[in-house]
Amino acid sequence: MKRSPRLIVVANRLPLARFGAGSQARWQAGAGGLVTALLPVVRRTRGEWIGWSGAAGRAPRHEGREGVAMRPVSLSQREVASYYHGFCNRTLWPLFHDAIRPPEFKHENWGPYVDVNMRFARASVRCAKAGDMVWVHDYHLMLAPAMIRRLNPGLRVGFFLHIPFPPEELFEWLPWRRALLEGLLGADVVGFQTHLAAQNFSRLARRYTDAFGTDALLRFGGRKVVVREFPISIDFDWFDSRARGARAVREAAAIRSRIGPRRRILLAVDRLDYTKGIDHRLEAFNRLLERGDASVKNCVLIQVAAPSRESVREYEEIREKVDAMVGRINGEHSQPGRVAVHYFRRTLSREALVPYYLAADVMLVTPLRDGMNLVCKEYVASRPDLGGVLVLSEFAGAAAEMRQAMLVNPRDVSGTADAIRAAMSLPPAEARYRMGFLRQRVRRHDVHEWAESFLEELAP
Ligand code: ADQ
Repeated sequence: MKRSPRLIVVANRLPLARFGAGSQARWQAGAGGLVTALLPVVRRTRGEWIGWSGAAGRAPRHEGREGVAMRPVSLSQREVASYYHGFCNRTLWPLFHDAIRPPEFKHENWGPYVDVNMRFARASVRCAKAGDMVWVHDYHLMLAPAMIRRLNPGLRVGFFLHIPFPPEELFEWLPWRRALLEGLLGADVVGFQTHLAAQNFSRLARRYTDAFGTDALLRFGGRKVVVREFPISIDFDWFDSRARGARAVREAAAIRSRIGPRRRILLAVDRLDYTKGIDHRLEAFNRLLERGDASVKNCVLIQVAAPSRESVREYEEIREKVDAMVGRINGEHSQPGRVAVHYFRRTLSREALVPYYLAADVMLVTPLRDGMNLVCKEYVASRPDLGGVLVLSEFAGAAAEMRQAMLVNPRDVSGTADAIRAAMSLPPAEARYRMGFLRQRVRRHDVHEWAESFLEELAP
């Protein structure tokens, strides 16, 4: 009898998060959509998950957790600095996000990127057998697909990029452009968040490598490479049912009453990253208050920002900038008992986020560039009451699907202020109509559907 293929997931991080401190600390499966969608498939197929634990030094031993075999990959302190903070977060991340911050091009970080990719590739090949599916994730591991294929040509190899894939004029800045493209071409299926990203990749592959063919199907090294968009999504049912629960409804009412009954709540939730447009959004809110289109009597902005990549200089800078802007706006506009911006610089649990989503009259998701953006999908999934209005950046991958949101160009501060004002006064019937549409879209295309459609394409 033919053995059914196992799924080996290869990602920079293991699907574990550390909770608690000191001797109380324990590892638990992360609650993000990716983990929720992929862990059951890995478990069902008796597969494995290969990733880094997040701490420098020798990796913990290979072990089973949550019914899944985990294979930790070690990174030395130096590799964390050169491969992760350096090449991944100071070269690829900014370049792939429209070079919002100048990317650095350091040859001394390239070697470690190659070495670490090889370490992940070897770990994958050690546990995969001919016919198995190896699914590599994200910009940290763009060389791994070709390395895996070289080590074991009998595997089915897939790759999915979670961030945007830049246009030619930016990608060509990379001194290692050909190697990175050939790395990806080692996969049988190369998936992106949007059609545009897939197209950018195919064009570059034809230009800088020996690949030929159409945007959707390339030929390289005598093989076919499928190139397509697979827009990622969220666990709709989890957010929907959580938001229907008595607890979330009670907590949302408590947030509303603390803010004041006649004040509209504008909400933003992001990782504290310069791509998310937090500074532009604050400026738009400030413009709204300055123009007198809104005041602290009738609205408040709640900005929740999760600290991220704090050892990278650009992240320290955006954090300081946001701190200063919140201080300036509050200094100029707050009144006794009425703060203009509530700023929470912390990570909230998914459970704690839902009441905020449920309480928000207007959700502001305005990244300067984003592969997809899951926050906007979490927001609509958390509104079974059909309340609330979504203001969404045209430059989030999600904008391609969520046309019923109020779409804005976040770099246009006045235009964004206009859109926020319009969102605050949208007739309730129209708001409900738009929200109904958005919810239907995310319900139909949830993260489970996303994983299934990728794996269907990858299956031998
Ligand atoms: P991210 O850049 O991390 O992901 P995003 O899609 O917005 O961005 O996902 C963030 C997740 O973190 C969401 O689940 C959100 O709820 C959570 N989060 C954000 N701020 C939080 C806070 N203050 N407290 C708690 N949780 C918070 C990358 C790409 C995206 C792509 C995803 C998935 O950059 O474009 O959508 O991968 O592919």
